[in-house]
Amino acid sequence: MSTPTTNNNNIIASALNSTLPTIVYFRNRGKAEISRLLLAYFNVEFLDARVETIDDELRQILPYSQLPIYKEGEFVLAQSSAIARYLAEKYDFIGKTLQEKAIAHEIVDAIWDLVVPIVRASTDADKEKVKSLIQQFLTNWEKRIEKYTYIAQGDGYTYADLAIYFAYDYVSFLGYSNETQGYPKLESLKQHFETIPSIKRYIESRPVTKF
Ligand SMILES: N[C@@H](CCC(=O)N[C@@H](CS)C(=O)NCC(=O)O)C(=O)O
Repeated sequence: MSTPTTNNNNIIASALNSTLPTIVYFRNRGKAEISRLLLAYFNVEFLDARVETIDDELRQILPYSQLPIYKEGEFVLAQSSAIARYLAEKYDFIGKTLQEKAIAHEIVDAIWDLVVPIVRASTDADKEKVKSLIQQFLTNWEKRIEKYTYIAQGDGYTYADLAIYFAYDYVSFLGYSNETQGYPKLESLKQHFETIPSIKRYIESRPVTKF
């Protein structure tokens, strides 16, 4: 992975001129992290362009005026879930059957119904509501893994397993580590991905961020 460390304009210029696959996003995990993890998992050398703000030149290539985008030469793709799906399909990590793929997409989409309220929770009342949401989602995923081994119910890992690992770890990282206790299947999934050398390298080298 290559991370430009200069100022915002230089980071944007590197991203716009990059010959490597490039993810452009802000300086946090957020909606880019599943795709960053996917590229790391497949050992793809990519430019991890973390910008502070969107300038006019960058905005011109954004299909919806928002980040993340994934760029591969002239090809520019927006929408975090579409990017993750594209990478999963490209690197054959999407599942085999139509139904397995559909369940994988369902799960990856569902992650944001958990993560967005966590990020937005500001009052104590919000935070209490979020705790029960966490329990509801983690219990659901734990039971699915217990029953099917692989979260998309096929015979092997898919990008949905990697995404669930991301979500489980992110919940804890966002300040709810107590609420992630007691889910042994999710914990083993985390151990599984975090001991894969390419993921381990990515995690060790990614910038330290607040969220
Ligand atoms: N549905 C989009 C949402 C993207 C989105 O909300 N991006 C935010 C950051 S998480 C953004 O670019 N905000 C800056 C802006 O709107 O100017 C996706 O999943 O990629």
